[in-house]
Amino acid sequence: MRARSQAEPKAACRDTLWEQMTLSFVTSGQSHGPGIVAILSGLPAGIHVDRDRLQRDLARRQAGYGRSPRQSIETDEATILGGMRHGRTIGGPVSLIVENRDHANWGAAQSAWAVTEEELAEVAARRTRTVVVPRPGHADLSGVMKYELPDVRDVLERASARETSARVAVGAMCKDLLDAIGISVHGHVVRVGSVATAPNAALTAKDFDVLSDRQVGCIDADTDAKMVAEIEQAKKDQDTLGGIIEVRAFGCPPGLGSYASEELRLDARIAGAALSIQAMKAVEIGEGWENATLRGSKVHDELHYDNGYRRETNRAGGLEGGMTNGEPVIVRIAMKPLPTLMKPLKTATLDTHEPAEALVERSDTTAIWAAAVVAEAVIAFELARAAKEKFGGDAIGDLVAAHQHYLSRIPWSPAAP
Ligand code: EPS
Repeated sequence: MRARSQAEPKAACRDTLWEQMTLSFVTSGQSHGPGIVAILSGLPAGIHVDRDRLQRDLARRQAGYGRSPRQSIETDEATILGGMRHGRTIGGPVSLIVENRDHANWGAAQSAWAVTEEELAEVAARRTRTVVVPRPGHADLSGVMKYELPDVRDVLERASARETSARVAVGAMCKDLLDAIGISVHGHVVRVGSVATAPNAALTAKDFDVLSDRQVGCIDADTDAKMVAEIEQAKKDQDTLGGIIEVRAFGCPPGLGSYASEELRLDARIAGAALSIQAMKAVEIGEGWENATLRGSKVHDELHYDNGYRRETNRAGGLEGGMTNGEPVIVRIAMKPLPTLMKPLKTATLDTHEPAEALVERSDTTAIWAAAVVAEAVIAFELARAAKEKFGGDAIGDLVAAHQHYLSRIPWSPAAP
């Protein structure tokens, strides 16, 4: 056996230590497998997990006009497998599973182990057939090439946005950490296809309360109704729709993140997290796109001092130099229309390479409201991760004390929440 070098155990220790110092998570599972699992490491002990909010966030992810009938089969719920006791985190990794109720309808077609032809014949033919018609715009084709898979179903099962159910559960727990230091994160829909709401720089956390009465997740009721009509028309046309979602985080102190490197800049992490959501294609922080067309004198948010530093405007979207600057964080994310069309696009089959029509499956006309809930979750994770790195703490009380000490040291005058 090869002798271990001195460096190996030290490097392993560093990784383990880093895992405890920062937050990290991984998910596992497929859309129609038994469930989606998440393991979230690095949450301090003593965080009260708000069970109602966790459940509410999972339900919000399933709602929204334009979702597929799949959502009437599922009632997502997170079963906690480890890392908590009596409603509080205990310092170890939190593991959870969101079960797929639809799994029961797939039987042998979704078995992890080899199955016989007879077993396969027991389930409906539509569920057993090998998929050889990759969808344009989907992970299908590159996935089968990359992993040398014989069946597009092996790709689409993992590429499905069903995976985001577990990410929403992770995000809900990160919101519990953020609550302890007065940070809240809110997502809404600002565009569906050709229908957009007027930009509103002055939104406060309270303005998001109306969303429980909306069908598509738009704060303005009239625009929400227009979005419903836009989705109805797309559905009639057997087409799909994308849109733009926006997430705002209130209460972030200046200094989360750092100046240089992809690993430390919070704007880079947030943009990466946003694009890690299935079907997202562009990210804007603050007035990023418009600012590129203006002069500096019209772009930068001027500073003044009134019991602490403040800005009257927030065109930077709360992030400067890779760090939060104390203003609300504002992130907009563009979602493409989903690639599963009821009137399929042209493709070529994997076996004969003959021209064909792409896979037609039950799908959403749009999942834009769900995307806003998922974006809230991944941004909550990034903010909690940055807060854990800034304030440390094995116990949430230590983290809160470090946060309070920091606020008493810096000359910052927070905007009203
Ligand atoms: C989803 C479940 C899936 C899709 C959707 C998201 O269910 P099914 O494939 O059984 O209809 O509705 O997946 C996608 C958008 C995608 O791109 O794969 C869910 O629970 O969010």
